[in-house]
Formats: sequence, C-alpha cells, structure tokens
Amino acid sequence: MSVQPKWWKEGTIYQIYPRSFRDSNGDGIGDLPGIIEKLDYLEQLGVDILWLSPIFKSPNDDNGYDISDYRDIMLEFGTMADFDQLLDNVHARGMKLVLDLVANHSSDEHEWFTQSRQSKHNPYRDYYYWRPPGPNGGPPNNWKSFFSGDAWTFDETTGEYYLHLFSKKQPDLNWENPQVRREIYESMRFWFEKGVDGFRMDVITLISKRPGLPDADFSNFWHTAETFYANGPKVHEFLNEMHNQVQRHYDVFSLAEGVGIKPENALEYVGEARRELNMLYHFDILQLTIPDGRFAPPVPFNLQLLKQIIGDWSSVLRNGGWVANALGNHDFARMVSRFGDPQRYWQASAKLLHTFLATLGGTLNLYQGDEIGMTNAHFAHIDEFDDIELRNYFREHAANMDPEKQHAFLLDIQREARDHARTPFQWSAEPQAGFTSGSPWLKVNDNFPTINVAAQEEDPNSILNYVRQLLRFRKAHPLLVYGDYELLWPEHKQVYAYLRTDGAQRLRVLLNFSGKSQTLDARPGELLLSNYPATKSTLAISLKPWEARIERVD
Ligand code: TEU
Ligand code: CA
Repeated sequence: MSVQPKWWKEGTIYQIYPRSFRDSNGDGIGDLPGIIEKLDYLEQLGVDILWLSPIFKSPNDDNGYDISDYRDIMLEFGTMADFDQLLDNVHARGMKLVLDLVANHSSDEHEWFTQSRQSKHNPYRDYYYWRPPGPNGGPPNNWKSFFSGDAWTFDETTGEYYLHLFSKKQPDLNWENPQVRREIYESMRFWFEKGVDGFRMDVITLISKRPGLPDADFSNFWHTAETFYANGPKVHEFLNEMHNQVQRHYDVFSLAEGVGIKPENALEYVGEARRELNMLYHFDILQLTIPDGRFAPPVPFNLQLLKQIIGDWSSVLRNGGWVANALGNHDFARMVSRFGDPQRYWQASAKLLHTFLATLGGTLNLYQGDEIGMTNAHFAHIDEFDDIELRNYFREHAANMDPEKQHAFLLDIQREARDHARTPFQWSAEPQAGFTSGSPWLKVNDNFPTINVAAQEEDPNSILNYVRQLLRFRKAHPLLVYGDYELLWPEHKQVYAYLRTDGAQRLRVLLNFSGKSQTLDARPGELLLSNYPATKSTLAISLKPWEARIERVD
C-alpha cells in the first residue's frame, strides 16, 4: 500500500454522546466531568481518539446539533474549565480529542440569527437564507426538512421565510456569504489553538445549495437528500478554502459525515491531493436496511450487498482516499439489534460485528455502548421519546389517529429510532445503570441489570473483553489498517470471508452472519482470534452460528 501512515488512520475513534455517557452531578444529564471520571475505562478499552457529539452552548432542540455559541460550553455539560481539564487529561494519556462541528446550520437562538431576523437590513441578514413568500404566498420552493414538514418557516417580523433543512430551530447558514465562512473558520481556530485534535463535520456536504434554490422531487426524501441537498456546486471550493485558511496550519484531522458521498465522488472530498477533508463515514452500510430512510418499511439484511459496498469503498482506499468504518452512531439504532441476533446469539453476534469492523481497512470508529453489546430499548409511549426527528414524524403522521392506531404506528416507526442509541450508558446494575444518581433525561434500557460494564469487566468471555482483545490485535497488525482486501467465497449467502494482506502476512477473516453452522471447502488456517473457544482443526472449515475467526494463512 502506498498509503502515508497517519495517527488518525491507525487510531481507533470512540464516539461519545456526552448527554448519555456519565452524569457527575446528579441532574440526570451526562457532562464533561463525567467523561473525565471514565477516562481510565476508555484508556483500558484501548481507544485512541475521542469524538464528542456537540458540547457547545445549545437550547438542545436537537441535542446540541443546534449551536447558539460556537465558542462556549453547553451549560448542562459544564464549564470551559471542565473542558480544559478534560482535554489535558485526554492528552496526558496520549489520546486525542475531536469535537463535532455543526456548520451547515446554527441554532435560532444564536446571536447571529436573533440579529438576522430583526430586519431585512440587519448586518447579519445574509448569514442565513431569507426569501419572500412564493407566488401563492407559501414557502419560496417545495423543499422538505429531514425532520418532516417544509424546510421553510415564515417569520412575521420581516414577512419572509427562512430555510432550515432540519428543525425550524436550526436555520441554515449561508455559506455563500464570506463573513459566515470567516466566522466558522475563526471558531475552528479557537478550538485548534486550545489543542483540539480535529473535527467531525456535521452534514458538511450540504453547505452549498443549488443556485436559485429550485424545486426538487421529494418522492423519496433520502434519495433527494443524497443527490440534491448534498454535493452542491461550491462545496469543494468552500472545503478547500477551509483547509487552506485553517486545517493545514495544525496537526489535526477532519471526519466528514458523508451524506451523499459515494465511492464515485469520495476522492473529490478525501483524496490526499485535494486538500479538503481527511476522511469520511458513509451511509451505505448505516442505511443498508433502511435505504429509504428510518421510517420507511425496512428491507432484509443483504450480505451480498454488504460485500459489494465494502468492495466498492476499498477502491477509495486503494486510490489514496480514506474512510472511517462504523456500524452505529447517535443517529441509528443499536448495531447488534440491526445487524446481529440479540435474542438468540447476542454475545456471539456482537463479537462478530466488532470483528468485522476491526478487520476492515480504514479508521475504526466505535460508538459508545456497542463495546458491551447495548441493544435497542422498548418505548411504550410517544412521551418516552426525546428525538425531534421521531416526534415531528409522529405528530405529522399520527396526531389524528385513534389511540390504538397511534400505538401500532409508534411500534412500527420506533424500530430504527435514534433514541435507541441515546439511552444512558449502562455502567453497572446499580440504579439508573450507574449513569446518574438523579433521574435520567431519557429512560435507561430495561436490560441494564444484565448488560453493563461491571458485569462484563471480570468475565473473560464478555463482549467488552473481546473488544479489548480485538483493539490490541488490530494495533499489533497494521495490515488491518493499511493492507489490501480480497473477497473470498463471494457467492456465499451466509459467510463473509476476506483476506487482508500486506505482501508479508496474509490474514483470513471468516464471519458467519447466520444462526446456522456453515462449512467452507478449505483447510483451516492458524487460528489467531475467535469469538468461540478454539476447536481441533479439521480438514474443512466449519463455522458455528455467528462464529468469527481471524486466521493466518500461507
Ligand atoms: O445527521 C444528519 C443525518 O442525515 C442524520 O440526521 C440522519 O441520517 C437523519 O436522522 C435522517 O434519517 C447529522 C447529525 O448526526 C444528527 O444528529 C443531526 O440531527 C443532524 O445532522 C442535524 O444536525
Ligand atoms: Ca450532569
């Protein structure tokens, strides 16, 4: 591999959703001192880079993805002194800290917007997209929001509409305005000067809108989001300017949330020569079972499609691009519930999914709680949900249904709800899973007495200890980061097998994505790691249900 080694390629990223990680002061909301309390745990897990979902001042309409001050800490999470202590403690351990830059939109409570909405001549007016009503007096065009309804809200004060691709409390920033870009770059410098090691960039592919804001076809929202909202005509101009003005002056990295980025256009964003962003995570696997969005009918898990996706993305790595591999984050239901078998093979399937992630080329990106196999929760009533995306969708579609229909509708749409990933981290079997001494902002999953860190800490066969072993193994085998990838038994419907090689060593990964034993017509290799106890080698490879094996082969 001609790839240039980098710390952000070899390091394992661990995403923390601070609101749900650990509450240190009993108000039921996770906070920065809570993260400091758990740095020993994170260091022992073996992760290298902590990505925190937004910690900036916010009214929390979308739990921090609506920023009202880009240079101050959210009240609920603590103070700037807490942040400085967290950053120092993380660096003292040789770990890195990455923040979440939400620059496509701000909060409507940001001073820029409170100014902007005051008058058409306010100096901040053009920080946002304001337009007069359309010919019929309604919104200026037919754009829809990710969070249901129109992407425009009418503002009485100046008799115009403002654009918000997400909630109405998340007005889109006008990146065509050089002053907006300067403000964002200044905010980035503020954190880089403090020593922050990079940014995950929220929906960064949406910052350039189609000129004239023309109508679009919204018959399939997610398709329109990926092909019309994303990858606008100036997105690369803006990102190149951001790189030249800010990023290139620091030893930092940028991780794009790659809405609309495919293997075909990935190198435009993350090709090293492009001097734009360093890596991206894509939605091809995250949306594998929900290709039309989380509330549309799901499609069955398709292993052949997963093999195809990994193959396509491995070409990006081969051609000088870089990706972060994730099976979950704060926007998706729990990976073991989505892609594993939490009922019959919870432990084996969780370990298999981690083995898959840890043996892929690119940067490994874990999400809090997946290392102990946290699962989806059960929500019985709409009031138990926090997420604005689901609550808006429910209100838009079910408000007038009779209670019985409403209940059925809620059971249906909660399958892929984002709240599943946001239930408090399960530390122990103590009240509220040891997350808080108060009452948690979101309910704790009922299974916390059995699924928690304390229960797994001393169990050598736990998911937690397997993940620790996996991360050590990955660190000891850089070919898993930089090596070549070759698919084996491509047609097999239940087994995903591939080679990772660097010309010296050849590691074969065997993953039985099924609840049935499978055999492969090949001699077993030298077993290095498995989620089952080693068995005596036979003439053929036999894989137990959800068995994952890493072997050395000649
Ligand atoms: O997510 C963008 C995005 O596409 C996700 O919101 C998700 O795919 C969506 O729920 C559509 O199904 C980013 C953040 O990760 C997310 O938490 C924010 O809600 C969103 O942007 C707005 O900032
Ligand atoms: Ca707290």
